[in-house]
Amino acid sequence: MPDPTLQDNLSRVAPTAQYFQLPNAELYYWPQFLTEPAAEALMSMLPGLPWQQPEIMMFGRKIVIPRQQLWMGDSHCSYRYSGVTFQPEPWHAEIWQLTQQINQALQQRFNCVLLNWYRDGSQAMGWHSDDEPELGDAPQIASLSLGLQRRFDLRHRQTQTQLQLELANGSLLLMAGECQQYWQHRLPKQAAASAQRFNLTFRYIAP
Ligand SMILES: [Mn+2]
Repeated sequence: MPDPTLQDNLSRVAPTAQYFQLPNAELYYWPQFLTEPAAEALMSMLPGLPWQQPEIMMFGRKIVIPRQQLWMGDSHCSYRYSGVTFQPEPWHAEIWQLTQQINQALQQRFNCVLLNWYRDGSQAMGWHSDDEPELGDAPQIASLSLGLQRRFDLRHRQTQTQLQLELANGSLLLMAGECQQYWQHRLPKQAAASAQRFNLTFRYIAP
């Protein structure tokens, strides 16, 4: 059953969304959440942020992640995953404004954002869920895509059912319901993809 509170909160922007009712998850997708000029402007400022390419623990070994990343948000929003704790970079004005815009449109209270920069199709993100305890139960996560359209896969943990989406430049995907508990997602490598993509995922961590 769709979450009526969420649908109510989204009422202003929900009519323009593509809605996917999955077993144990709800997805809302806005193909053009940002206009093309707004997406362009954002993409031209993003490279100036203090990006990092940290080492994380994977299967008991230290590896350098195959993308650049930046964790930004309110000062209490430290975030632990794959054996590393990340302290948030203080808000940059443009990212703060974007977060407020998304909060207003989606009636959310996102207070932190994970930014990822994929230089080309060789850079990717493996199967995972955003189910870290600091995100709470059934977290809602909004994912903004900029640049090259890339494929995004979801897989149900128990049934192995898969869903493939194409995330367009300027699009927004809201993952809701029990998506992070029951589904994993990934950004697969795409050998033919030669252009860059940015992805900003907005989250809420309680103070
Ligand atoms: Mn994720």
